[in-house]
Amino acid sequence: MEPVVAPSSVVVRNYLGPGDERSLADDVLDGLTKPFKELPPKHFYDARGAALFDEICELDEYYPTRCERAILQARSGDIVAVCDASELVELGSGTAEKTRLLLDAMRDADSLERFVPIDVTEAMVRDCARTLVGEYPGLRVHGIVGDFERHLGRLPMAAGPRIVAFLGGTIGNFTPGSRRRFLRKIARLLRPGVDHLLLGTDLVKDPAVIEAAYNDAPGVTAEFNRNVLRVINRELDADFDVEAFEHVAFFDREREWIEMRLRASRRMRVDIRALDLAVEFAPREELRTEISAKFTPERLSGDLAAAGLELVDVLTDPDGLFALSISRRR
Ligand code: AVJ
Repeated sequence: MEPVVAPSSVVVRNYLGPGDERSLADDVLDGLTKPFKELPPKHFYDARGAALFDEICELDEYYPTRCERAILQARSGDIVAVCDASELVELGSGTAEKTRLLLDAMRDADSLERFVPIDVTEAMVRDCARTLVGEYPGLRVHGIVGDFERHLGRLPMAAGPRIVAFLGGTIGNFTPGSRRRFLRKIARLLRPGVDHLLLGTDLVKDPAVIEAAYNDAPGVTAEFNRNVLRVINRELDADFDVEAFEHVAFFDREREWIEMRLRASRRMRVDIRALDLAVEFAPREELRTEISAKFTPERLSGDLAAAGLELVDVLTDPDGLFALSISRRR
């Protein structure tokens, strides 16, 4: 039987090793034994967490996804014209839903050659690779199953001028210092005069608008937040009483970031059997689960400059809520 797609058009490499499940265990051991308990947000995203995040993106209150899509719908052609790229690398590609707008523009400019998605979920990378080669004749996909914080070094040699896209505002999950360090790592991937970074950042605005996006009326974000406890219960044989934790999200006006926390409704002792660890929560004690930084134009250009990048253009939606910036190596 003739294959529908030439087998050589899709390559998927998995760089997640046996040691990688350690990451949750290490993060839980570190984070839950700190004087102010915290967990990194990357552990939200098991299958249920990813589905809840997709639901968040559909909420009236959650503007970032909608705004970023609007910018891409209006400006993908301009972005592709400025970058003149034949290859799109996407960090944290997920379902690559918004990515299609860029791929469309590259196809229309007749420059599209290869898509390089990086995501931790192998099924996601494989499904999206298969779907996209079907949708874009001649497209090659080199998928990387890995953690974009650790596996950037596994990118294939560039096939041509590159756009490295980091969308959704996920850069906001980094604390300021590690944000600049990560941007510097990305910058080192870019060849001066050839490649570009396309970065999505949520913007500083009326705190009420930001806070509403993380305190939606139907409570989807609350479920998403609590999901990290379900992940720990399942993966590390723990006994969190998930419903006994209250969702808290507020905009820290000083630091200009959203903080999400889980607040223990009563005194609790949690056993995390896989770690042989018992964790005590005082009544109303809070566990920080995410920061999501919001950007002023100064913060954006400052962070990029500190990473050795210079802005080429900043595109925003009509309401000025979200920004997509194009930058290049200085
Ligand atoms: C995917 C990290 C961009 O920070 O807005 C959504 C995750 N958290 N609602 C964000 C999230 C709560 C989202 N990012």
